[in-house]
Amino acid sequence: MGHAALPVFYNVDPSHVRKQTGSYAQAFAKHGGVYKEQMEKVIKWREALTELHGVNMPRYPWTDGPEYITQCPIQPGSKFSQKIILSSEEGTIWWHAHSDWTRATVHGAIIVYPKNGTKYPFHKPNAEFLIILGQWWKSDVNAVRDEGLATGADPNASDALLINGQPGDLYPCSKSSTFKLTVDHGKTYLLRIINAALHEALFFAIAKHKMTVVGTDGSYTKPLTRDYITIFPGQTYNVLLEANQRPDHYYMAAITYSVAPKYRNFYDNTTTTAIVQYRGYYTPSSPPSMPHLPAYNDTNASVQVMASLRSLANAEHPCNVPLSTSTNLIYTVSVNTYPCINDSCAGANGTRFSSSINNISFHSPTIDILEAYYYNISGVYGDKFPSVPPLVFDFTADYLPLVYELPSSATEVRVLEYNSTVEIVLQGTTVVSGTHHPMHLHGHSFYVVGWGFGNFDENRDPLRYNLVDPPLQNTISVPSKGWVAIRFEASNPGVWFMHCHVERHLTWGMETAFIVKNGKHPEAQMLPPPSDMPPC
Ligand SMILES: [Cu+2]
Repeated sequence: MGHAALPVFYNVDPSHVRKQTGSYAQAFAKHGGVYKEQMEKVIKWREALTELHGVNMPRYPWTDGPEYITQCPIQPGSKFSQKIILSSEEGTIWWHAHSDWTRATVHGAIIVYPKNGTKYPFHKPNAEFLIILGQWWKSDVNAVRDEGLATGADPNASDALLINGQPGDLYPCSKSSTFKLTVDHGKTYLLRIINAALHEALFFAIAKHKMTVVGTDGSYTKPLTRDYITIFPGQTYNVLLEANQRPDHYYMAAITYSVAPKYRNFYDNTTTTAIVQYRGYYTPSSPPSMPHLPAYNDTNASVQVMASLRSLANAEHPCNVPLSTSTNLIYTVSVNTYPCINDSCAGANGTRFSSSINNISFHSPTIDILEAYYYNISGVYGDKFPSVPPLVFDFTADYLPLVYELPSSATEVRVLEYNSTVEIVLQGTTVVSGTHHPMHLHGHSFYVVGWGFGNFDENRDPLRYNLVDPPLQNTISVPSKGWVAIRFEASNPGVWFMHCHVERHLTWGMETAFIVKNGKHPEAQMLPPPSDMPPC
């Protein structure tokens, strides 16, 4: 692993969070290496933390980011150096705040180029562009969050979707600032697309152009050519765009994928656009042509990329999927409700929304789990997270008794032996809402070996697993009324968060953590904490 000192200073400025100017920064790195990011705290009104989304951080969970999981919040006015250790990641990963809803605008790309002496596993593109998809509210995002928590309702939908901080031509008064991407006819471009939206899964397409997916979540894939992609919150896709059409202006556009009824204000039903403009002398079409996107609630369309995505699985980029597993877990992911006195809350039928994994809604501790584990502080968390759902029922039935809606509340984690081979079946349910859940694991990338609609069948479904060339990802969406199976080797000692990347589901408790124990050898053990860990 090469080492390089690349200090990147980020001032987390509250005016950016409030005004949502779509600020984003990017960092570049070579494959492998250690980087330091100085988080300078200038926030006076709330704490912010930065999560390294998709960086596996070998043996070093200390600066992974999520509050009360691996560290306590950085106090206003204080500093914390965030060491970034890159290992096997290659492609596009990112960083974002991981405290309250500040990540709406406090986020940016981390681009990892091939190691010196190696090349892309595809023709080198002529140029590359970053496409960061986001969400924008007219009001303070944390006020939206607080209002939702106060009433028990789904928080208000955003007012706009964004491409590189701009909503685009189809919103009032924003046409002059629409993001434009200039291309030369005959050239090929690498687009690094990140879904940084807080809640929305997005269909994304470019008019009259196909996209060829060549990577996802900091890992390469076999080329997959598509008219549109579905990108869930937290995911990244690297796609090749060939500028092979008549020189003109073409819209790229994104809309929300949602199973919520359209008349409810549950999701942002607007369309964000940017323009691909060919260089040259011509009169551009006005307006530019729009891409064809699936219907907003087309669940079959939402799984098309996932259904065909494959890793390279060759000599240069081998697939190391565990062929057998020592630890088999089944986790249900559900939206839940708590009853309110006189049905006085604004959630479904007068209740308050919640969410859970294996019916446990995560209760955030007051000191971080990593510190409690490292220093043997008892009473902070329990290590009895259930391996299977506590109640077994027809998880994806159209109608379920109300009794299934109530979760329990606890701070439970699952302890994994070092080097154990783990399979997790993430099973969606139709409790309250049979929606999708993009589940994100810290500390490990995982192979997505299988998925399906309905209930996972432990006798039949494993026979159809892809153990040859499954994609290596760090965020995978459990499909609406379906399940997904992931495998990884627990070879990274530390405390690692796993959560839904739909921000309101995370706020409601759809999260847990794994503790991966140390191995015997010193190089299989957690590194000591840095001296500037924020005090709890
Ligand atoms: Cu979710």
